[in-house]
Amino acid sequence: MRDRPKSLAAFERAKRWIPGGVNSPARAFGAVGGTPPFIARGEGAYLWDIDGNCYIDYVGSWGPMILGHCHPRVVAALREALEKGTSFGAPTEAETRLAELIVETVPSVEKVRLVNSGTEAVMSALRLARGYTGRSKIVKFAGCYHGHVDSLLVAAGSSAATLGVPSSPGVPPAVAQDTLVLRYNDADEVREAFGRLGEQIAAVIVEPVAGNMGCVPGRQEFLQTLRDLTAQYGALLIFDEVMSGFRLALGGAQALYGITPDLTTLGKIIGGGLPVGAYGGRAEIMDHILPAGKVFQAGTLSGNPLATAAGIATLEVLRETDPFSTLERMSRRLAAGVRAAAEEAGVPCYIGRRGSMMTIFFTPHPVANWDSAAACDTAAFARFFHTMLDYGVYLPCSQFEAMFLSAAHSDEDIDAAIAAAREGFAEVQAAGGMS
Ligand code: HOZ
Repeated sequence: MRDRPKSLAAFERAKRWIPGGVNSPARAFGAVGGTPPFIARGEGAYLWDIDGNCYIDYVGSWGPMILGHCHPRVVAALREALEKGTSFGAPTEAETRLAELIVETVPSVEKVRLVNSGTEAVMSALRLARGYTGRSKIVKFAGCYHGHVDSLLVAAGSSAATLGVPSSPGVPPAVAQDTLVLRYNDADEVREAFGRLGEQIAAVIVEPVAGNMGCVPGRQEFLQTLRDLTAQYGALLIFDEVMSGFRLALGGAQALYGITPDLTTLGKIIGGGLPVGAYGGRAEIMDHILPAGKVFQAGTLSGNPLATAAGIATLEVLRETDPFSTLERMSRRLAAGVRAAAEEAGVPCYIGRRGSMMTIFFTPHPVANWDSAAACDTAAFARFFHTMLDYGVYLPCSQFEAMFLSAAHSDEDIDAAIAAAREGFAEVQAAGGMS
């Protein structure tokens, strides 16, 4: 492993004052061992740590940085907003502009409320769904992660799965008992659940392309079944597009699949790297939110001027440049190169991918749900991960996360990642291959 003495010292110092030394557990390298590089700056597709190492960044802040770091339009928008004031707690035209961009672009959204994170968006969407339907039960899928909302921190993906607390202490059983956990991509289980409890279900929430058990695309038939059953039983379908929104296509996964959810949660890209979330949907549902309706939800910093400025700039650049076919081409090339490198080394891997979201699963079997993701060889992943890092390729530090490409990545960056992957797979093989 490459030496990073300054990062190591910074991590030790951080641990004195911050639980585990990090402000979100996904960052702490708990699943892969070792200690994280502390980041000094980013530019385009690259990150530099405080030890002076440069990495090609395939994390992109876990999704938001689709334009790369410090995109000139985003930086200019932030500078302009900064000079006018950082928070007013009063309406601004920028909030309306960001809402308008979202409504114009995401097929199912007629009205949208801005909040401060994906977690907040999901929490609020659930309350709205329950307030609107007058029902309590929520259906979620094992391995999907919807932020750290109590009622959804059950069989959750992302760091909850990575660090072995898919159902966290502190979540009251009374809250969790209204959550039904079903198997992702299994339409029969959903039919069976609706047959038993359909009249009590307020909403089904799903990542249409799961990114938090690694990248596992939803099957068309599965997502269509969710749409049909929720409509039949009067429940709401919530697409959690915090990751996939403005990532897989301008209109998100719902545009790709041609399925219209009732509510959509967004985050990440719509804040251009600043803390933002949003939930939106049919006006008739959204108008149940206070002060138009009675479902309470509020936030001092919601629609913050800096966050809206970065979000507007990012969405405008995406609309003008439409980078999605290029992202698809580059991502396909990366997947093909990595697959060939794995085969050469005799390491059987399965690559889950949709557009610019991708995961290299260390298993010979297809991954379609949490059971198959959980069967991966995480020790082999950890060896691969550290070799990639040593060769200057920064990947998510867990088998159960997605890597992201940005419009700033070049073909050379893809070639460099494939070359590093050859070394990574050789290292896995040298350590005895996969178990
Ligand atoms: N998969 C997570 C976000 N959706 C990773 C980031 C985090 O939890 O800090």
